[in-house]
Amino acid sequence: MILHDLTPGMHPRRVRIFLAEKGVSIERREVDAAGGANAAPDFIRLNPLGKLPLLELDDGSTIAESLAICRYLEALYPDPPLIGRTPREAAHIDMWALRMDHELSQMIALVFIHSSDFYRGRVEQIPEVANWSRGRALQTMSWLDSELARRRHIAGEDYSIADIIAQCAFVLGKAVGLRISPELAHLSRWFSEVTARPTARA
Ligand SMILES: N[C@@H](CCC(=O)N[C@@H](CS)C(=O)NCC(=O)O)C(=O)O
Repeated sequence: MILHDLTPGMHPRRVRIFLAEKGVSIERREVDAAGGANAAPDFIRLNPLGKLPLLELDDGSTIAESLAICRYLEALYPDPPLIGRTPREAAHIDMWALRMDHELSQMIALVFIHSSDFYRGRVEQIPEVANWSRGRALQTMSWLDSELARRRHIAGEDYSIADIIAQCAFVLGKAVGLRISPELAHLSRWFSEVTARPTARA
C-alpha cells in the first residue's frame, strides 16, 4: 500500500495519525500540491478530484476520501479500535465523526480555502464565505466545550476517529486565526490531552 500524502494538509494528517495510533507504517509518497502535482495527469489518473490523501493498494486500485481510507484501515487493523467494537459503538462514533467533519472541519477548511494564499488563484475566493464559515466554526467550538464538560473525548471516554478529525481541524484553525479560547476550558483541556499523544505529530 502507498499513501499519497500532503504533509501540511488537514485531511492527510487524519490518516497519518490513524495509522500511527494503530502502530502501522506504510509507504508514503509526498505530492507537491503547491507545485501543482496533484493536478497533473499522473495524479488525476489516480484521483480525478486531485485531492489528498489517496491510498493506492497493491493491486493498483485506489481509495480516496480520508474517512473511507480510515474505515478501510480499521477493518484491516482492528486494534486498537478507533471506530468502535460493536455496531452500536461504531454508529455512535460515526455520528460524532460526521458531526466533526461537517460542523467543524469543513467550516475551518472553508475559511482556509476562501482566505489563504495557498488557494489564491486556484479557486474563486469569496470573503463572505470565509466570514460565514468562521462564525459557524466558532459556534461549533462553544457547543463542543459544553459536550466535553461531560466526558473525556468527543464520542465518549475513549479516543476515537472523531477526536482525530477535530484535532486536525484545530491544527488548520491555528493557521487561519481560529484558536481555542482559554475561556473554553473543557475544549482546551481536551485539545491539550489529544495533542500530547505521541501520535499527534504523525
Ligand atoms: N473530503 C476529502 C478532502 C480532501 C482535501 O480537500 N484535501 C486537500 C488537502 S487537505 C487537497 O488535496 N487540496 C489540494 C487542492 O485542492 O488543490 C477527504 O476527506 O479526503
